[in-house]
Amino acid sequence: MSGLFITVEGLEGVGKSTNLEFVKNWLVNKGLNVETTREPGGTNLAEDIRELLLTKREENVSETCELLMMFAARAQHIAQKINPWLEQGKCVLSDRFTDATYAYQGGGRQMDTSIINQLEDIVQNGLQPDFTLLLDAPAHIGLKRIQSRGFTDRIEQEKVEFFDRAREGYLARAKADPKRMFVIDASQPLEDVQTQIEATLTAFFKTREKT
Ligand code: Z5A
Repeated sequence: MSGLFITVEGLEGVGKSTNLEFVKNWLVNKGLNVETTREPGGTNLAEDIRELLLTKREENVSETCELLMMFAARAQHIAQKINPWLEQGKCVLSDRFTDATYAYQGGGRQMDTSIINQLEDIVQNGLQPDFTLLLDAPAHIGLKRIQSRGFTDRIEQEKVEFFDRAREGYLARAKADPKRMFVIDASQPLEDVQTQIEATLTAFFKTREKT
């Protein structure tokens, strides 16, 4: 596939949505044809699955059900949007992808990552992001930033320890794949975060253009 697949990851409130726009503008200025999307979601069906996943409910959602629904949404998203865009040579910029599954279901919920591996193989058939920005900050910082919204979804209701484990899960992924996944200190003021993002994008494209 000739396109470029970029993802933005991190805990809630670290600034993914805010910085997605910044990254998009940077890429567009570089002359790339950019499509933005998000997970879970990105298609009508996958957005319906997102709604099911995030709605608070009385019954306990089983971890396996949650994991399968994340991958069900992803399968649709890949088939209907991501793969066609990449085949058209576009730059796909997604707010979250499978690193989030390793962080939240693997780290947060402490599920067996070999099961996530298997589903990843089935659903993605080798598809991986080319470049990932991990906006990293201690969980309490992001949770404080989103407090003013006045509501929490089903997953946001988890205790801070859950998000601490998810953060560790993300950082372990970045450590294991340093050529793809770049850690940005998202606890800093927005201007500083965007300076780091710009430097990281510049360095990535410089390396890419050399090879
Ligand atoms: N999930 C999962 O479990 N497994 C998976 O495989 C996938 C997802 C794909 C939905 O994600 C949930 O699905 C999520 C993980 C799970 N659950 N939780 N909990 P989502 O991406 O839609 O939801 P989110 O992470 O909760 O997004 P968010 O709350 O919108 O956070 P954000 O996009 O990172 O933050 P923001 O909206 O850009 O910024 C939040 C506020 O902070 C806002 O007022 C900004 O103006 C402010 N902000 C941003 N940056 C700064 C800085 N640097 N300083 C000060 N203030 C700032």
